[in-house]
Amino acid sequence: MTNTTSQDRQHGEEQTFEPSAEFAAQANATAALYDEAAADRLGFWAEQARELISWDTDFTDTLDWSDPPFARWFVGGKLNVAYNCVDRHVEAGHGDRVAIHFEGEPGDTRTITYADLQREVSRAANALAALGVVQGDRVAIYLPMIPEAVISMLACARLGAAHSVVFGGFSSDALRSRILDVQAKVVITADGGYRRGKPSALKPAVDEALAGGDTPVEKVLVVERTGEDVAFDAERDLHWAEALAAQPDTHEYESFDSENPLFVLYTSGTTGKPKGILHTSGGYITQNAFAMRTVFDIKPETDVFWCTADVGWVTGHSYVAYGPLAAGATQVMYEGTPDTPHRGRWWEIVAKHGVTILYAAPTAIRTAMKWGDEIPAEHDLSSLRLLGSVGEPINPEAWMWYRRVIGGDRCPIVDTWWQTETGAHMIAPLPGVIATKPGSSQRALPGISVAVVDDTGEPVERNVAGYLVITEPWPAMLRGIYGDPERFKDTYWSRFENMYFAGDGARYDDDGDIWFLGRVDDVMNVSGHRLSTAEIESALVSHEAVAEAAVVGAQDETSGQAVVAFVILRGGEEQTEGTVEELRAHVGREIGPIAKPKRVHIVEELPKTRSGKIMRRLLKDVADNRLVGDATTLADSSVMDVISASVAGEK
Ligand code: 6R9
Repeated sequence: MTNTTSQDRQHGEEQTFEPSAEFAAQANATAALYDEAAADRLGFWAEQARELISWDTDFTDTLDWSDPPFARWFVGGKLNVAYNCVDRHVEAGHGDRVAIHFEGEPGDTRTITYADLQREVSRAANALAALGVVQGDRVAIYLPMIPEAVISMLACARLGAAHSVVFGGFSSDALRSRILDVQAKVVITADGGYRRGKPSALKPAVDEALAGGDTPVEKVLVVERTGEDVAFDAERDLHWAEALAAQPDTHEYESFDSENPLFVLYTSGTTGKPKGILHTSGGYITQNAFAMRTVFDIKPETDVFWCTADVGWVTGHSYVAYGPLAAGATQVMYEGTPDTPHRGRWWEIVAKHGVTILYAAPTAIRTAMKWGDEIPAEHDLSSLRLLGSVGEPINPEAWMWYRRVIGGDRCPIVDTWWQTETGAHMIAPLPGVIATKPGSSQRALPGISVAVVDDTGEPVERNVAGYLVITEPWPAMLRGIYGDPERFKDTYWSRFENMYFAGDGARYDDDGDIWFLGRVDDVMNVSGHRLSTAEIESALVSHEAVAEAAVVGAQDETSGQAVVAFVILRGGEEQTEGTVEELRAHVGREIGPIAKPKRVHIVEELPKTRSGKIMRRLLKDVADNRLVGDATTLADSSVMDVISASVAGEK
């Protein structure tokens, strides 16, 4: 198995950081949580569900696992997720508390209290209901990072309709395939958003995705954000502001079954077709409320929480939309990039709002580290008290920098391992309880059962690389792949018996702490975003000039991995000066700019086994500038010499 990161992760391993007495004294989490959960796991989760969530009808059973891997949590319970995220805080007298401090990239701001949010979500729910959206329907959301994204998600939840948020950086093709797969009735979009100092249009991609009128989409709600001219279909399109203004700002909610679908979020798998990960209501919101309380140590009265992820990814679902609001917290939402208009933008925002808890990806931390200590030093970061990391393994060097320069050596760091599929944090140190360790996510949270196993499913010894598995069902677990139960079983439950296969390599260290070693499948992790090699390969071969393509994730100092493509042109196609750029642009159009290969190598042949499988491992060696490994299983072992020579010649 490949193990790309363990070497630079060895040093610093001995070092741990005890929580300060001050932090420990006020921490929400206690060591007793581990014991309680170990003694009675289901009883523990039932208690969390009843304590953290308001149910309109109490549940009768905590878990139904009679038909694995299809779980039902909090059976018989009824609730409304939007009520839990908004109304109950207003009812408890916190209507004036700020829910969202919005910072637009151009510098515009909005302050939205819980009472404001209740009115906006109610209007949006009424507007969607007027368009015929009912429980069980699907609504696609294709928006920039603006409050309307969260409002739309909550409005769907309020009606019992499932949303499917498509990241604004995805192309019209990607949007279209998701709309078709999930059979969306309504799309919510915007004219555009601001990105790197300029308006960046979104609506044209929706028009393209829906052109031909062969999708189930009946209506498109368009938020005005940039004010740029966009085409408007009088039959199909409505202005968000007008549609909401026409509705009352109150809405009587219904309660839905604990297993009512909440959302479908697409993520890259090992094959070309993205998987629609299905999440439901009661278990998802319970585990996220629990994570807010224990992992983020949230104190809703005083904290200012900021998760920098886009709502197009699961981190934005759980820790922008649902988690912080279920907790009744105040959060910051920022539209743009960290370096617009200057490289201190994030730190300026932290200082301005007195952010106390910051949650970001290692790639952003490494980038800030590269830009230099002087930039954060210009801003007052003393409000910070807890830092989080998510999306990929964080190397100890970046961890130490984060702790020292951003956290002033006083903030615990929670390195949270989880996935779109797990719905909520799974492995992370509990702050105030566990001494943190640079580079390690350490241990499973209370109530979560994981193991690192070998090929046969047996737990590995310490310091031996294996596969991370989850050995017991958990409340926020995915309930399936939308419309494809067989693929759900195959992908996650067939590798090992009765265990969920996460697709990550891991090992235990001498203390029994878990270290992640990256993906063990053909999924790449670029800047914390999951991309599939197969999906990019199929985008490349859809170009008329391409005969064959192989894609690998090469090591990259900043983004963790970078997409590197090896392409064989069709007979008769000559490589010209523009070929590489054209192929990169083509992938951008097919999938989205984030999937564009950093490098494209035009080659004569690809390394294949006798059974015709491309040996990506060898291409990865070339991409990483390493000595090419064992090529003896190749049908033609001279192929690698030719490829290495031609890649070297390009440099
Ligand atoms: C939340 C999210 C999931 C994959 C996962 C793993 C990697 C995420 C990590 C981490 C090491 C961490 N990953 N967090 N690896 N340490 N703290 O990122 O979801 O986009 O579905 O990606 O990301 O490889 O399997 P998602």
